[in-house]
Order: sequence, then structure tokens, then C-alpha cells
Amino acid sequence: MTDTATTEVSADPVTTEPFICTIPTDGANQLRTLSDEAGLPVVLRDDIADERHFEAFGCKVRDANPETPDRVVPDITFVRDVHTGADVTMPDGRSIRFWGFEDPRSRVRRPFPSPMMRVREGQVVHTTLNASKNTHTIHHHGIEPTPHNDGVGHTSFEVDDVYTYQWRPTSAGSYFYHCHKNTVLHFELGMYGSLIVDPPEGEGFVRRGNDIVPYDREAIWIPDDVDPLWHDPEIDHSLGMNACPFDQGQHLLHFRPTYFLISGVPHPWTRTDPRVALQCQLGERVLLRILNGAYGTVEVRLPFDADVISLDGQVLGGPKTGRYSRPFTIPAGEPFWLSNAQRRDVLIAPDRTGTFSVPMDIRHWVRGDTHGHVETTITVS
Ligand SMILES: [Cu+2]
Repeated sequence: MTDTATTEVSADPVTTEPFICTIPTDGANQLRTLSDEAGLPVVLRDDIADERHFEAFGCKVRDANPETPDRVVPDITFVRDVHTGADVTMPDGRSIRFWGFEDPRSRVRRPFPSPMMRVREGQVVHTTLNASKNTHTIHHHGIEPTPHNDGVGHTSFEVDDVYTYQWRPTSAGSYFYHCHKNTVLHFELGMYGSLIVDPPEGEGFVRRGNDIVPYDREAIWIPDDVDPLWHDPEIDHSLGMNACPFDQGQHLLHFRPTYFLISGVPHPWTRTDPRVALQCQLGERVLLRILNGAYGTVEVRLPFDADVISLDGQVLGGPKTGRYSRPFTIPAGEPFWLSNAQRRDVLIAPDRTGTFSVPMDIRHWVRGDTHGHVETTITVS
């Protein structure tokens, strides 16, 4: 027999009446499983203080490969297979192993970073993850799908075979996707890629306030810091999680990066590598999308005045935010900062020819001292 329990989930901000959800229970003080199609676990809020349930909810994340709920015909699809073998040679000759996602429809094998996803506002998107070995997820960072499709294992499940995430972006801007299993390690290992949401006009156009403006050229810069110890091929892929709840295994207590990259290219090759260094013509309007993929804070200086139009995928002065924000200018040479995972979209209009450096200092996120440096260039002809 089952009885029911009522749990206050949240207060309605308009009516101030609490929203009550009724969850069937088995009457025992255990993790309860809803008998829905996906069979996802439900933990009542009051139970989370219980040590056993904390462990179940926070540590022993469920593995599953359910059908996608409310699946509809998508406008665009992506497939991402997990790989664990991208070896990047550093300037000192040392080879560092990265993990990531590869697109089986592409000829490029074992890329780092993972291949870009590019969609338009309002499209229904399917991302099919083939986890293959062990479990992983894909979290489309900054996008707001349902919990099933959010790719956060602790609030849904980790994929050990195949799952199709269904999502729909509503706001043009710069995002990224990454594995959200044992995130601190899997992200550091390279399981991320950029995710661009274009306005309905498509690539080559960007929202600026209430307008949609064209741009001539685009760069996506992802500064990153790498601690080679975290990339040891023999590493346990759940390392760090083993602290759950209080075992005596190895943990990722220290992060001491010694290599610094932009978009997968190690510094100082970032100064000239065409995957990073930007070439443009005088008078062109250039869109720079900068994502902090490092664990340190990144201080950026641009050689031209920067028209900041979007933060974290949210358009400044746009339809949703116009009452509270507007685009603003950062003068050439003035620093600005991005914390981990932050994105900043800026438009520049180079007004003189030459090659100009773009320095980025990577700072310790607590102490603030600079522990790394990457640099690329903008060449205007
Ligand atoms: Cu992963």
C-alpha cells in the first residue's frame, strides 16, 4: 500500500500561497522512486538532512538511459561521442591527455575543445550523448531546459549508454556545454565546447540592445589553465567524488596549473596560431566571444575600445533586460575580468593597421596573484 506525503516545494511569489506537490511514498524512511516512465528517484526535502539520504542524493548519483520525456521532432540535432584520448603537445615537449566529445559526423577525431554547437533562437534541439565507457552527461550551460534535460547528474541521472537531451534556446548569445559528472575533474580534462545561439537572422548577426546588427568576423577565445597532475592517464575518473561521504581515497585537493591555453592552443603559440590569432581588415566590425574556461579569474586587455553587448548569454539593454542594463564601452587597454565559466561578448572596430597583442592574465581565484599568462594577437590589414 502507498500513502501520500505533501511537501512544500516553493512559495508562489505572486499569491504567496505555497505550492503543494503530492508525492506517493512507501511509508518507509527510504529513497522513494516514482513509477513514472523514467523511474527517477525522488527525495523528499525533509529527508535530505538524513545522512543516508544525503549520500544517496549527493554522492550515489543514478545511472540511467531513459527515453526523452515529451520528445518532439527537432529543428536541429547534434551527436556527441565521449573520447578520452586527445594528446596535446605542450611547448616544452610534454604530451598532456585531454578528454572530450567528438562528432561522429565529422572527420575530426578526438578534438579539444569539443566541437561547437551552433543554433538559432527558438529552435528545438536534440543533443544525443553516447557515453560509451563509464558515465557522463552534457549540460548546456546557461540554457534552461527541464531537469531531465539539464545534464546535472545530481538532480537527474548520469548517462552510461545513450540519452538524447531536448532543449530550446530563447536568448541569442554565447554559451558552452560540458560534462556535469564529477564536474571539477571532467571539465578540467577538457569535456567542454562552445555553444553559440544566433538570432533568427543566423550567423553573422548579433543582438545589440533592441537591435540586431551584422558583424564581419568572429573569434571565440577560451582561456584555460591546466594542471598536468589532473591529466594523468591513470587517473580515476571519479577522483574527487571519492570524498563522498568521508572515505580515505585520493582527492583533488590542489590545483596547480603550469600550462595555459586559448581554445586548446598552448601559449605562446596562441600569438600566431590561426585557430586563435585574429586577422581582420580595417573598418570591419569584429565580434569577440570570450569564455573563461580556466579555474582562475582571467584579466583581459583589448587593444581597441570594446563595446560590451552581452554577459553570460544575456543581451545588455535587450528586450528582457532593457530596464536594468545597457551596452557599455571599455576603453582600449583597460582591464576587465571574467570568473570561471563567465562569458562576455564585445564588438570592436579596429581603427588602425598593425599587429596588436591581447594579453590575458590568469589569477588565483582566492589570492588574486597572477599564476599564468596567455596572449593572442589581432592583426589588422
Ligand atoms: Cu564526463
